[in-house]
Amino acid sequence: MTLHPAIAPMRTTCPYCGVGCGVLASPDGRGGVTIAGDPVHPANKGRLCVKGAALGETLGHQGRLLAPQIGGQTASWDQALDLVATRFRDTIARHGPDSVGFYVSGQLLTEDYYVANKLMKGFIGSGNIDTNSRLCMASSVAGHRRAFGSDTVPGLYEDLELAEVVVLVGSNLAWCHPVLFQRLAAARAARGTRVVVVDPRRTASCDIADLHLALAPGADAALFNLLLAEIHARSLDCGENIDGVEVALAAARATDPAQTGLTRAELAQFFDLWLGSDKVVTVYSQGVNQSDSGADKVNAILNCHLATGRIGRPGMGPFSVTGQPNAMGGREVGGLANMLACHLEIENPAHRTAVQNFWNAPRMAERPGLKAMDMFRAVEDGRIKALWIICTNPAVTMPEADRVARAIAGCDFVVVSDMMAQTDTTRLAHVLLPATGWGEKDGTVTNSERRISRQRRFLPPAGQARDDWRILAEVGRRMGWRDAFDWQHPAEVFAEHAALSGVAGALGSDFDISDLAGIGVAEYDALQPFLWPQSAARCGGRFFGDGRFHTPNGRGRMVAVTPRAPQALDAAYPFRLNTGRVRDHWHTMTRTGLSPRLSRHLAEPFLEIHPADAARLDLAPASLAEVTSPHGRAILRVLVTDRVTPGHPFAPMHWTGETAPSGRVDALVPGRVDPVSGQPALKSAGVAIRSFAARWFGFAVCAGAARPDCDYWAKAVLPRGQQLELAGQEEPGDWTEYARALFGLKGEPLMIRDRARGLVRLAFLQDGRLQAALFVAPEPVALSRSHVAALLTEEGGLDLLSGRPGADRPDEGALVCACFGIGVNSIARAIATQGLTSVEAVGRALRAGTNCGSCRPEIGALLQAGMACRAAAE
Ligand SMILES: Nc1nc2c(c(=O)[nH]1)N[C@H]1C(S)=C(S)[C@@H](COP(=O)(O)OP(=O)(O)OC[C@H]3O[C@@H](n4cnc5c(=O)[nH]c(N)nc54)[C@H](O)[C@@H]3O)O[C@H]1N2
Ligand SMILES: Nc1nc2c(c(=O)[nH]1)N[C@H]1C(S)=C(S)[C@@H](COP(=O)(O)OP(=O)(O)OC[C@H]3O[C@@H](n4cnc5c(=O)[nH]c(N)nc54)[C@H](O)[C@@H]3O)O[C@H]1N2
Ligand code: SF4
Ligand SMILES: [Mo]
Repeated sequence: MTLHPAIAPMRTTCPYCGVGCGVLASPDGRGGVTIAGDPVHPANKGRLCVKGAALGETLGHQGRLLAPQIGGQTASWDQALDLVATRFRDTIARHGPDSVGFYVSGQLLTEDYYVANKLMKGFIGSGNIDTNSRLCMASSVAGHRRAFGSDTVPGLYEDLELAEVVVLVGSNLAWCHPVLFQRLAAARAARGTRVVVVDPRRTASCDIADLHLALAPGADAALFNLLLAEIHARSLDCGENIDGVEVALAAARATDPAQTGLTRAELAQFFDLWLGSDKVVTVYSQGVNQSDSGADKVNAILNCHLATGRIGRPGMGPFSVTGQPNAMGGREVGGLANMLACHLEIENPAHRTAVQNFWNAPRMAERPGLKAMDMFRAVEDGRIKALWIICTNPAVTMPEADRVARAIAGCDFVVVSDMMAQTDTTRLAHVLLPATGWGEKDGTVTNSERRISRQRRFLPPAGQARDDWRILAEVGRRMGWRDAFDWQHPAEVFAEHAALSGVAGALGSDFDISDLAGIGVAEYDALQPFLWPQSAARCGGRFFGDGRFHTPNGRGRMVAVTPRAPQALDAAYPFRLNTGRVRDHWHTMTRTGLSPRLSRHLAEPFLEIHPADAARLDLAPASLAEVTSPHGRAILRVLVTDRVTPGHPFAPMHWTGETAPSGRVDALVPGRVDPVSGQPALKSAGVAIRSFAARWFGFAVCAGAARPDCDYWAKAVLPRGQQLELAGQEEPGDWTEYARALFGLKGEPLMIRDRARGLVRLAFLQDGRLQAALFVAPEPVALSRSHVAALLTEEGGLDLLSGRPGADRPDEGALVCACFGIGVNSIARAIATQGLTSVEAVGRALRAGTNCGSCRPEIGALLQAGMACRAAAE
């Protein structure tokens, strides 16, 4: 295929969150790409959040894995693929099909995912393919299947705009699904939608909330059980077509309101809002799913919608928002160990036979395979002897991450397919396979509202990288299944998947896109975003509004839920650590970490902790905390804030061995799972916290690479070079030597030393230009990061060692508006000096918040803080 740079923009889909925004990508022919929102894509209608808008900064070849490697040495594709096929074939021959496993990802395209699932479940003959969606959506899948008889998301995004009340449960929509949040915020501004946030933490999403319920951690099932009891008490109509009403009600009525940690008044306000209008949408995400009672929480929510018939009709329904760009596609192809394909059931012999016949498969998996946590246990104890990890970084993101990393390191044969050369997981592989990334590959993804969109190729592959589906198909062919894996184009894979969905549809599956079974390359290339199903029987729309479900008797099912408190805390680990995401980074930062603007919002791993806890533990703001659990240890920057409640601190999941080795929070998280879904309780780790007694703190910038060697460090990329936060318990004997080793520089630095105050400042200059600088102090280094960082890109830098901005150059502080580079200090100053009172006014004054809008909640918070200050002063 020839590529035509600098012609009409390519219509594609964002590779980050499950909103699935349409993107216009215009390559300039010189390696640069201009990114814009696609005005005609139904998910975003031209909007993009800051991560989408910064996609152009992440497309360089820096850090990419450019050729296959065997044992750390570059190898040819033939060598690598032969080795993978041989080792898998031999392991299966000797130890049976269940001695191998695939651990894959909701960031694969549907075509990649389809091929992986077909190879494992139909040809290798094992169910041992599971995915990071186990950590993400498994509880929703289980809840949907229990209630509806199928894993179906009933509603559409527009329901959030048509609703009168939108409840966000365990969802920080403002940061994690920003464009959907903006659609909600716009609807609220236009028609007064009431918004409720149910989250133990006061998140950016609370900016538009009429009510924030900071419930006790894990108490969601109790809250929705109480709502169900209230629904009954107010004798609202229960749907005729629902089973299990009585048992669910009995369990609900037995729920003790004290479990929620909320006041009667808060509960009453919530009930009045939820019951005051039919048009209610309950959006939920990881605060619900990632729990040891995740599936029950989901069903407690679904029960309330089933009980009131508020489902699958405009402006009403439960809405599980998916995290990854193709979490939904993975579910559709059957990528979870306990599913078959096209929403068919692996335990159902008729379903298995139908799929086997369709694939002409020699050996079908006959039972569910190992779910993620169990899979890595099997790797640990040697039951799985060959493992292929594709498009995910489990050495960072699995609970008990240190143990998982050790298990991978101890496995006989590990293959990793990734775009990047250096990740915590690629480091453990015997064979590394370079995958094409976003912009280089062609395929489809399904977003949270069941909309299938094309990702399109507009760049040549980096080095020798190949598409994941092609790599998998090559291995399938080399394992001996030539015909079954003999596609030439992703359109052929998609067509096969669509044809199989027709077989599934005939067996009663909701997922049926058989209209597309005959699709050719040209039609595939021109494919417009569409909602599934897409078949002779029905196209798009909502599910279950007609009262017909996918259960054997066609009736919906309410599930009796007895709320379980989260596992009690051990006295030695008295804090319950909550974990999650920040606004501008994506998971393990292999891509967002390449963007300077995305790295300025929050540049290092942190622990949000309540002032009362901080005072008790003697933790000063900006100091470091040592957090331990029975599974591991982390060192995190202390952020004292009443956004979190006492006893319930929060830490983000993004930092890794590459960016901050002691900031990996999954080292702390236990592998406890929900018994129904197998999803780990990632939001609830028992930990101990104490001050990390650093002898010295450092801040450094450098134009080149740095090799930090100290107890704590965190790296963030800058427009030129990088910045580093450092700390240690032992002071190096010679700071000049230390700095030379850190920066890999030989020359003589300029140095200022104040022994009495323990301050060291040194800088390496070359031709009058700053190469690197290190600032050391006995307390956390207080100086303007943005100013020092800017000096790397400027001539001179004479006031460098002062570390303070010149009078003419105010410090921007932490970046709030990443689009226009506007920091917290500028916004606060403008609010104070110009008397600004609205987000719009700040936008007019500074442009902040007027492009992607991701930072509008934070500007709102600054406005509130400013108004509180003024009120206090008056
Ligand atoms: N910026 C950004 N966006 C992303 C991602 C990213 O990495 N970065 N990742 C994507 C992915 S894969 C996913 S899955 C989604 C996740 O999207 P979200 O689920 O919205 O994000 P999280 O921050 O994981 O967790 C949501 C909230 O759950 C709350 N919570 C914790 N415990 C409880 C509880 O017991 N009950 C309730 N009600 N709430 C609780 C936390 O305080 C947190 O605010 O985001 C997607 N979008
Ligand atoms: N404590 C805690 N842990 C969590 C969570 C939490 O909230 N708290 N959330 C969980 C959730 S919901 C999720 S989804 C997971 C996410 O966790 P992971 O999936 O492990 O994280 P990513 O960084 O997205 O990893 C994707 C990898 O695939 C590579 N990659 C990108 N594109 C491609 C491609 O096209 N092909 C291939 N082969 N590789 C590619 C990237 O370079 C990267 O190494 O984390 C889970 N872990
Ligand atoms: S909301 Fe942001 S991250 Fe999510 S799909 Fe849209 S642009 Fe991408
Ligand atoms: Mo996720």
